Amino acid sequence: MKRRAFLTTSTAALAGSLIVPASSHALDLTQAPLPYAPEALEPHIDALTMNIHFGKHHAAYITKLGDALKAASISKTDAIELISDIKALPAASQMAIRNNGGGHVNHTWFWKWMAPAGSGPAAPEGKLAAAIQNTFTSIDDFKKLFGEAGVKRFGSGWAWLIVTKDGKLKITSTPNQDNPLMKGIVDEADLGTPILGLDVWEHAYYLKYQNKRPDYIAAWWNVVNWTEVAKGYAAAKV
Ligand code: MN3
Repeated sequence: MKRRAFLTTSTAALAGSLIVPASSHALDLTQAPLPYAPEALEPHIDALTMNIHFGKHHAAYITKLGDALKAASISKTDAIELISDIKALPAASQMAIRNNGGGHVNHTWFWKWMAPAGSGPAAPEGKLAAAIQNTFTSIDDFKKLFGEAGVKRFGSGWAWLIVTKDGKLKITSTPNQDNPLMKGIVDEADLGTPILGLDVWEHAYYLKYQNKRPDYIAAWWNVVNWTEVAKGYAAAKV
């Protein structure tokens, strides 16, 4: 029994890794554990912020998403599918599912796009590095432009590095919990597979950085998980 379950899971995981972009994998409505301890990103991201961000904010998005789905009698359990086609949902439930479904998906990715400083490469490598250099001139120019997208986002939202449908890298930004998979919500030209995203909601940095969003962004580069970004890039380019 156990063995059969294992084989089924492995086969599905293998097939998925070959044909589906990493960030487009099905995502259920539960919260996976943080892939590191809440204090592991110190001093760049403090433990209290991580505990509240993961344990309260992300958890609340999941609860409210569940409530919205229940209220609308929607039985779909794949958060990616739900948020990719918001306009296909009942009108009365669209805003709650857009905000809370986006919140769940975005944060699930965000935890994986970070890792303790020094635990992996400090900069992009290989094909990802080459693509960033080709697109943005240099890694530093990319970081400058991406950081500006985060700084300039008025109010709450995200900065993104996406792979567009023609396979190009692009920096974009969305308000609130919108993301680049949301057809009919995000401009057609800004749709794509996110391979890196930065949360610039105040709840992501205010306890340590207060109003200094640029300082948070500068420190955040120390904990970017370039291995995970490279994986997402490779999968999105298939
Ligand atoms: Mn957040």
